[in-house]
Amino acid sequence: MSVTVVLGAQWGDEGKGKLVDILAADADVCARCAGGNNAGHTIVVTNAQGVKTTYAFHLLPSGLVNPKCTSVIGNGVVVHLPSFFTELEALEKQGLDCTNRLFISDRAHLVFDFHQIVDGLKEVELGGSSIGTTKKGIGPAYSAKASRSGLRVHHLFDHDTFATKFRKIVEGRFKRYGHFEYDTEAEILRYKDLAERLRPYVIDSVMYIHTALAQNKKVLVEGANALMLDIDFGTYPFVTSSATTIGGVCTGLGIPPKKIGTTIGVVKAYTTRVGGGPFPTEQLNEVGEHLQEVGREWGVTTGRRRRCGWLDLVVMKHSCLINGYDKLNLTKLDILDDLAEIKVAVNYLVDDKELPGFPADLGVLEKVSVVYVTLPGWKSSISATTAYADLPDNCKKYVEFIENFLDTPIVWIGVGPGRESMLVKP
Ligand code: 2SA
Ligand code: GDP
Ligand code: MG
Repeated sequence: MSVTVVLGAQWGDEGKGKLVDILAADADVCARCAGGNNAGHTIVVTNAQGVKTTYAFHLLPSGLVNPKCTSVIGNGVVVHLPSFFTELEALEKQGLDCTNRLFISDRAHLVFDFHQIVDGLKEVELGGSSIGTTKKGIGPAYSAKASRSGLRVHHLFDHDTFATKFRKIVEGRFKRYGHFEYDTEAEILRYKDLAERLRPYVIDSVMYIHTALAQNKKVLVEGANALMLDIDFGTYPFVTSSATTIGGVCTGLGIPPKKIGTTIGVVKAYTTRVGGGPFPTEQLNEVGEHLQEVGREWGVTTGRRRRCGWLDLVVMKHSCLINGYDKLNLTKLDILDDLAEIKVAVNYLVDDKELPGFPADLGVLEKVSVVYVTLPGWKSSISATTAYADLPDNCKKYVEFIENFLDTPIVWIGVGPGRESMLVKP
């Protein structure tokens, strides 16, 4: 079957962009199905002359680095148009020609600047229990979608109706949050221009993808954010506002489940999280600092320092159950090179009793004591390794421990940020 899906298995930033870029070499279409420009996917490419280029994708699909791949922003994505054009211009400046190979669904919801302002105001209201959002307006835009007051891409092309609805929505936000600084009429005019600029990119993405599938083309879906940030299955309310799981692929693109051939989970060899919320294996000590520094764990979108801790296989079991990964990509294994011992969480206990699954209630999660298995490190650099067989024995044992515990094959192993630093496990 011709749809391959790449999903983040933890709290995001596992290295999805890198795998998508590698798989895009063999794809005709690369599609985003959820999230917005809160995502940050990094791709590092070294050309034949040895020149290294780093691309940072936020809203646009990472498949764009591959010149033969067409990219689609699906209906499940929320789109801030000024950011769409800024990102596109930055990529074109870096030499990517996106002409006639970037499309956006007419059903995608729009994120406006007032959503971003409201995102910030909501965080202030929450005070000490704020989510730690990217302030890109993601939550307010998905809220508008769910409350059936959102504006979609197709609304841009009936300017008078758009303007009337827009004024009404902004008025509603003023009533709720007080009169924040915002020039509604100037914004309406700006969107008149943006609509014309956007027109050549707009498609009926459902028809586009189904036509591609009928022609036996290969479709690659790029998940954004990750399972533990999913609105249903993540650590609610410390989550994003979209379905970041396999279900979001179907609803965010209009693809039936039976068309999905392979689902790949991307899992970092340790765990990171940006923003607030529970993180049972977090290491607020020199181990966490080591992972943060060696792993260069800073947010691609906001530059925030990412929190770091040990790999959590309880989280991963929850993730495997929900997304049903056929294969895994273990990333950033090289970041563990210098550690003498590596811990892996294998169980959560409450009052000495094992929990049957990942708890919904954060009050329960706060009480868990984490059971770890300690594995020996390999204390040598693996970043130049090109074959799985050449990895140190302890490194292979670490990989195989994870694979056996999750009963899911690890097919790709990341040993560095570059495209070339990806081992394929036989
Ligand atoms: P939002 O903005 O409403 O989606 O935030 C809600 C929660 O989701 C988290 N979130 C993320 N976590 C990891 N990476 C993300 N993308 C950027 C990156 C993050 C950055 O790739 O580095 O630059 O800070 C991302 N986007 C959203 C967020 O931290 C909240 O916990
Ligand atoms: P995404 O959101 O899942 O696409 O991941 P991000 O791009 O936000 O964060 C992953 C970071 O790790 C990026 O800076 C990547 O270049 C980098 N990276 C990805 N895979 C590897 C790897 O195997 N080793 C190392 N050292 N870095 C990696
Ligand atoms: Mg990221």
